[in-house]
Amino acid sequence: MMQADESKLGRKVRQPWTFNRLLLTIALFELILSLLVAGGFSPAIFLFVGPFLLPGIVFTALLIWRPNQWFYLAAGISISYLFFLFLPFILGGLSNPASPYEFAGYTIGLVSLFWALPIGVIGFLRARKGVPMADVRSGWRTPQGIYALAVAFIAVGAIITSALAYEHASATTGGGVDFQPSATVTVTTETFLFKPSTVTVPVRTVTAIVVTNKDAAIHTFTYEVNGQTYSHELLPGTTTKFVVFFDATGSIPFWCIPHRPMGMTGTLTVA
Ligand SMILES: [Cu+2]
Repeated sequence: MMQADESKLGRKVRQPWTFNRLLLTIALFELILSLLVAGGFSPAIFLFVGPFLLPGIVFTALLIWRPNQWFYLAAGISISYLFFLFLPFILGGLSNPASPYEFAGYTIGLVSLFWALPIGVIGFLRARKGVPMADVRSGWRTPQGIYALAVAFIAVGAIITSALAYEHASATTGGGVDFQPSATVTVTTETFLFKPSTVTVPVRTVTAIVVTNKDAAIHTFTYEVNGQTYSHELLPGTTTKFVVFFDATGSIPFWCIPHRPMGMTGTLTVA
């Protein structure tokens, strides 16, 4: 009789929030924020990454509902796996960001990764052994809390430094080469795709490539010729014009740096 009453009561009393649960929940929001920022605040990015986000959302919701040992582990892994999947590309983007948004977005994403994985694993190990975990208030003063804050401070510092560097670079006047193009080709970027994806450029002809970005996100028109990379930033809702000259026929692949893994690629056919 007593036991039955107790278990009934136990189901109604909510377990207090542990520090690890709080950090994992924040890490999920950091992940969503990082994608929003990296994509230039275009909701279209979620069309592509939405399905990848689902496991993180589901397991974090389960962890909020009930702090089971497996939910700690699953939340930690499902929040961070997206970044392991795209890690080589993210490191490339961080070393040569197409925009300060992209750099800030990836940096926030790395905070999410560096929080979620170790904290999910520690939560799993502690819950399994029945070791009591720090509560939300005292957690910030534990080694875990200091680690989490240190990661966040380093990231904020990196974002500020990058924004200042970008500001400085934008203020510097660059040189230029003036040519009168004798041919023009037009390309549109729309819904994270190049339209058309195959563009024909006449050989040995000074040609203007005019790219209109209809998305609310930042794209790039990037290609490589003879080991040299050329990249043009396409700001949201703007038209960018640049002039090319190719002295040999062939196919030159081009791509958008942030969205290449989503298949935002095309081919310049020099004929
Ligand atoms: Cu793009």
